This record gives sequence, C-alpha cells and structure tokens, in this order.
Amino acid sequence: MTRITPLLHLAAALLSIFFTFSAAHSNLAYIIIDGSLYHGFDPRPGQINRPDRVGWSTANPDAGFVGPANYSTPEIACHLSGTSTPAHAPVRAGERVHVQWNGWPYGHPGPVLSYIAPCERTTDGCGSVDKAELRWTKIDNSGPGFINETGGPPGRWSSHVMIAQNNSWSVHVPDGLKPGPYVLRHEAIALHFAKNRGGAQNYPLCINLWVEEPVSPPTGGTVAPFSLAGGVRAMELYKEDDPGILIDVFQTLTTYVVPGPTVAAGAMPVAYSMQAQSVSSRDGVPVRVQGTKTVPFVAKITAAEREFRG
Ligand SMILES: *[C@@H]1O[C@H](CO)[C@@H](O)[C@H](O)[C@H]1NC(C)=O
Ligand SMILES: *[C@@H]1O[C@H](CO)[C@@H](O)[C@H](O)[C@H]1NC(C)=O
Ligand SMILES: *[C@@H]1O[C@H](CO)[C@@H](O)[C@H](O)[C@H]1NC(C)=O
Ligand SMILES: [Cu+2]
Repeated sequence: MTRITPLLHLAAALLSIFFTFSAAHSNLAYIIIDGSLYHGFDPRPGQINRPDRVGWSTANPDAGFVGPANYSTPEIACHLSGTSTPAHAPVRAGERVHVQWNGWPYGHPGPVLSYIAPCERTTDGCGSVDKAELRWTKIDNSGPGFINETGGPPGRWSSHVMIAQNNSWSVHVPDGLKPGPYVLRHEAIALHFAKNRGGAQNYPLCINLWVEEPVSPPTGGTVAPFSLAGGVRAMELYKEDDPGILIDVFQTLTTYVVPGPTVAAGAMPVAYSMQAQSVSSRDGVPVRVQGTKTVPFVAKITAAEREFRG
C-alpha cells in the first residue's frame, strides 16, 4: 500500500494536468436557429457524430487550436484537416445563428470573430467546396468594449461575454445577404500565450448554412444588398505579428486591434449587451443542396446514437 501511494499521487497529478489541458479546449456542440437545434462535430475520440451534422469535421482529437504556424496554410480556414459536410442549416437573412461551444476556459481571453463565405462553384452547396478558395467576409468583430474595464489585466474580453452566456455566441446573418449556400466561420482566438511569437491559439468552427429570403420584406422599403466584394482567402486573414495576435494581454492595454479584415458594411454584429443564451425546442432538419434546390436531410440514426443521446 505504502509503495502504491506515491504512484497514486503521481497518477492524480498527471490526471489533473490532463484535465486542465483538456478543459482548455473546445469545439462546436451545436447551433440553434429560431428554436431548432443543428448538430456540430465533436473531434474527441469516442464521440458519436451524427451524419446530419452541419459542422465541418476535423482531425483534432484534443479539440485544440490552430496556431500562427498555419496562418499561411488552408488549415486556418476550418481547423486541422477541416472537411465539409453535405448538411446545411436553413436560415433567413436577418436571423440569428446561435453558436454553442462545448465549454470555454476563463483563462483563454481573446476576441470572438465571425465570417461568411459563399459557395458558388459547386452543385451541392458547400458540401464539396475547396476551403482554400473560399473568400471570407467578416461580419462580427466582437466589438472593442473590453478596454479600460475593471478587473484587468487581462480585463473583460469577448470570450468572457461568451462564457457568461453558457459558452455561446449569437451571430447576425446580414440583412440583404443573397440567398444561397454559405460557410459560416465562427472563431475564438485565445491570447493567454500570445506574448510569445506563434503563441496565439485560433479555434475556427465552420458551419454550412443555406440562406433564404426573409419571410417578409421590411416595412417601408427594400434592404440594401449585402456586399461580399471584400472577401479574402483564409491564408490572407492573419499574420503572426499582427498587433492583435502577438500581444501581451497581461499588461494594461489602452487599445486592442482586432485581427483580420474590417467588418463589412451593413453586417450589424450582435452587441455584447444583446448576447444571450438560447434554448432549443426541437431538432432542426438540415438540408442537402442540389443545384438551386434543397432536399431535407433525412439522417439514419443508429441504435448506438439513440442510446448515446438518451
Ligand atoms: C499545423 O497543421 C498541421 C497539419 O494539420 C498540424 O499537424 C500542426 O499541428 C498544425 N500546427 C499548428 C501550430 O497549428
Ligand atoms: C449549455 O451548454 C451545454 C453545451 O456546452 C449544453 O449541453 C447545455 O444544454 C447548455 N445549457 C443551456 C441552459 O442552454
Ligand atoms: C482607455 O484609456 C486610455 C487612457 O486613459 C485612453 O487613451 C483610451 O482612449 C481608453 N480606451 C477606451 C476604449 O475607452
Ligand atoms: Cu486550451
């Protein structure tokens, strides 16, 4: 017994390190649109991922990050080995997509960003897009409201706003966005090691959307078309020495330059004060895209999945 005890202590210490690190990571649990829940992809071993998930799959067993070493590679688009899915979540221009993360650690402060890219040259919507060719337009910068708040450094970041809403974030799908298939790229950047070159941690989540016309046109006129003209490829989003990427967040900051392009005109991100949790009332029915039409995605759910979901 006495000989085992130190080993048990060691095991406990190792386990606690393991859990500290695994808690330090996250992925996409699901999204909610107007009360309907659509499944994400969980990269951790042993997780059952439903075939009708709208989140891209990744080869990322620790649900970890993409670093600046990959800013010039397509890996930064939709996470490591990001692979699209045939399933798209239907949404109307002007609606909100509520993105539910699988947790977020308080000690990973940073901005939360969202981008959209149209899938134009495919017949299955975003199902077979080339992620390196997608052109991303920024629609949410998470706002610079954190500077000069009490409690810092590191102060109150978008990631803390996200944690306060059960690790979730609401994204406004731009009014005037042309109907069609899009990839939503939602991303948190953790800056706790960002003082060191290459130390920032990007967590991009890619989600396929099928954007439809609003139910009714707004009262009193038409909505201006939302322009995607400034879209850039993923490899052009960030540089390892951007001021918002290579930064010591544990010193008092008077300014912070959110990395990446500027938010497109007319995007209307959801303000901090309007961020809120969302609860689903039903499972959503994703769609497959066939040219300009869609068909409901009827997933075969195995007994194991049913068991797993309770
Ligand atoms: C960069 O991408 C490669 C290929 O997926 C991966 O093995 C590596 O861990 C990534 N490194 C970082 C820092 O993102
Ligand atoms: C909070 O998020 C988790 C997923 O991380 C989810 O399982 C849970 O249902 C959420 N709670 C509420 C009240 O939405
Ligand atoms: C924060 O405080 C500094 C110094 O007082 C000031 O220059 C800066 O404009 C403030 N930033 C914001 C966002 O209020
Ligand atoms: Cu982490």
